Amino acid sequence: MNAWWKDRIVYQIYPRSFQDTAPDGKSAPDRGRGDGIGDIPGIISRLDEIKELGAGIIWLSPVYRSPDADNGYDISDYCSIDPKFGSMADMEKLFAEAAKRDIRIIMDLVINHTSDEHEWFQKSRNPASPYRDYYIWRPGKAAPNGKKLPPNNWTGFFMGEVWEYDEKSGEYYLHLFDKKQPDLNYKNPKVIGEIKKILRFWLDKGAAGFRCDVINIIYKTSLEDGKKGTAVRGIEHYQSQEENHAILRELRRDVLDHYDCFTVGETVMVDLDEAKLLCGEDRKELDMLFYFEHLEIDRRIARFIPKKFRASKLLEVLTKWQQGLRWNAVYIENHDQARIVSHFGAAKKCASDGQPPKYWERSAKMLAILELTLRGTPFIFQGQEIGMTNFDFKSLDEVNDVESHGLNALMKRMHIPGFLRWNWIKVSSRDNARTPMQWDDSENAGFSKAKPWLGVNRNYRYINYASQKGEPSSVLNFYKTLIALRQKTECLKQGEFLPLYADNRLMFYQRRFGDELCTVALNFSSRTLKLPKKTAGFFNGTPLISSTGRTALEGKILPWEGVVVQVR
Ligand code: TEU
Repeated sequence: MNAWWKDRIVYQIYPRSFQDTAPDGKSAPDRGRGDGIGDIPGIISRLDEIKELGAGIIWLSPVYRSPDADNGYDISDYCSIDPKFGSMADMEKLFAEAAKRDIRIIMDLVINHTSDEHEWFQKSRNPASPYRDYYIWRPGKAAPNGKKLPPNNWTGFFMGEVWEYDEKSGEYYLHLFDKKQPDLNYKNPKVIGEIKKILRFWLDKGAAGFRCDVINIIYKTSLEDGKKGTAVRGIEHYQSQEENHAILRELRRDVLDHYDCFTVGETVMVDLDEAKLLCGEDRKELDMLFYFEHLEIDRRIARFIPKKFRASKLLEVLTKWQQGLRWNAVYIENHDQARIVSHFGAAKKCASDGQPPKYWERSAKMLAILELTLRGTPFIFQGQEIGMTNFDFKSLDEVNDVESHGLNALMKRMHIPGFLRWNWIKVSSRDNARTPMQWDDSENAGFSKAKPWLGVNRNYRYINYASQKGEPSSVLNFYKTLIALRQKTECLKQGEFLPLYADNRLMFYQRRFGDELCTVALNFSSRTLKLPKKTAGFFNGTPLISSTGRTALEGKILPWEGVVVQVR
């Protein structure tokens, strides 16, 4: 039917939280085993689990050398593996072992910025160096009182400054994220040349493509002051610039098109018009992209402040994207987002001993139905398949995420009271998704024998892979069944998306492919609800799967029920 990457399920691994392995006594001591940080041998040891789930592609969050100001999204060497994750030999083995299981691997391409510890940046600090132009250096402005001011008024993605003064070179450099993540200068063709080398390096090693970090903001057209009142001030000077599009086409023409690979772009603040340009078939820029709008329907200011959830809003946003793009990258979790059962689902809170609330399991299955009945390539984030929940942090000391600390500092400057700051951080912290994978009920959830780099969620005795593996009605086995169902049902994979009905709690849609027609019904509430009369006709058929196990609807939908009915 389709390109191979339209026909497979992607599993995202956040390596530092996936699986740490015990030292084997043979490996060099710096191979990162048994240190409380996941590693590549750990990933290899879990490939069978990924295969059994039904995934055919792995997206690997960064494993490159990095000082970890932003957990690997600050890269100091694109062509080497950080010793905490293992060695290049381990990585080559991972490619080979995955290939044996017909699993392909895509790498995380983080090229808006490097680490400040990257050799290019270190050299760039010398104004006379040929590397000076790899980054964006500018003299500051002088205030009337003679004080030095940054070159413009932009604000950053981590809620702080975007200009850092460097004593050594007497100028400021631009960093849209942390100060340890200086932005590359894409007006310099040499930088683009370097990126091409990096792409070829990984494609030649066996990578099947790239997830491209913040790929629509890499080209800065001008450094003029930004409009006041925008959340990220200055963004109009660098979001989706014409030259940004041109660079993507150039990378594709000169490198990517010569390999059997695909790209999925992470595109910041993207809207549908921009997305159509980035993913237009005739334009050859990206194959798919991640947008954010569906996860922000119950949030204010991107994803920081909660507001009421409405299923009708969710359906509206999904319809726009499902119908607006030829092919979607479908996701409801990743390493930057809250866990979906704690966000759209019924597990907002667990008991103090970690026991999940009543409808935790059923809502996890209902949300699985949501993701796996949308048109596009589904991306499942590690732990999602067992219904992992948000982290039960007790204080800011337990939070590692650089963004959460930035947010806290900003809110403090705005005199927002402590309890509100803490509530919003708990909801929005990216660490919610980053706690160690809960493999079993042994110490540290079977993730590591050593103290994990980030706390293990207290609920690991209730929610873990091992206990779900043998339990036919578990979330894990539901995911397996549902994935298998999707893979053999063309209508669910590639059928067109037709919205049917939604209110605050209910959402119905259909998928249609040739003669096949399926109806999906989802209840985002703890109430039993009647099927609205006018929708009754949509459910004449055989339920294929349901989060409650029911096989007939009888005019009602149970709390947190999700169901797929084959109409024809
Ligand atoms: O994220 C880009 C991004 O803009 C947001 O997701 C941001 O981190 C935040 O969530 C906005 O509210 C990507 C990576 O996925 C993220 O982990 C990195 O920190 C970031 O780029 C910088 O490389």
